[in-house]
Amino acid sequence: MKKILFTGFEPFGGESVNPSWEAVSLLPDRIGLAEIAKRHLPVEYDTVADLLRQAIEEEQPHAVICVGQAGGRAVLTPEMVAINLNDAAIPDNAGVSHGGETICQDGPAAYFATIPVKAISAGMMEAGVPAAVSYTAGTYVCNNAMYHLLHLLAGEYPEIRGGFIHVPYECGQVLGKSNMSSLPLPMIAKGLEAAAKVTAEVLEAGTQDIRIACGSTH
Ligand code: PCA
Repeated sequence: MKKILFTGFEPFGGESVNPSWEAVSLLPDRIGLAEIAKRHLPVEYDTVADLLRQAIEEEQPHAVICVGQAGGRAVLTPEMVAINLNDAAIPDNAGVSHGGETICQDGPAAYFATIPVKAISAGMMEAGVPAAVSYTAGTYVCNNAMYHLLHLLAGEYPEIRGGFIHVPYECGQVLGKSNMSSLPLPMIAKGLEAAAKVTAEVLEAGTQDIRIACGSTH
C-alpha cells in the first residue's frame, strides 16, 4: 500500500469555490494500491511551503500531488515543470503581489515533476477524462507551490515523488461566463482518482527512472 497526499486550494479571484479542493475532497480514502491523505491549502505564496512541509511530516506519504484550478483550461493538465518565478497580475489571498521575483534565490531555474506525468495523463484519458500534459504551471501561487514542493523533496525527501495537476472550472462556475470551458466535478474527481491509481502502480513497480515512468522514449 502506498500513501498519496493530495492537496487542493481555497477559492481565489472572486470565485466562491475552487474545483481543486472540491474534487480532492470527493476522493475516497483508498484508490487501487493507494491510501489517500488530503490537505486544504490557502492561496498564499508565503504559507504554502511550511504547510506542505508540515503535511509531509505528519503523513509521511510516498507521493504528493498538489491540485489547483486553471480557469479557462478545457482539460485536466498534469504539470511537467515548475519554474523559479513569481509573476502575476493579481495578488494572492493575503494581498501579496509579485512582479517577476525568483521563488528561491539558491534554487535552480526549474524542477521537473517526479510523478509519472505522461502516464497520468494517459491514465486519465483511459478513464474517460479529457487530459493533456502541460508544460507550464503559470507563475502564480500554483507554480509557487509546485516549485516549493519539488525543492523541498529534492533537498530533504528525495524518496518522495511530487507533482501538480491543474483542473478546469467545474460546471457551476461558468454560469454567466460566456464561452468558458468547464467539466463536471465528478469527472474532475475521476481524473484525480486515475492519477492516484497510476502513481501508486508506478511506485509499487519501483520504477527507478522517472523518464520511463513518464513514458518518454528518449
Ligand atoms: N489556482 C491558482 C492558484 C490557486 C489555484 O487553484 C494558480 O493556478 O496559480
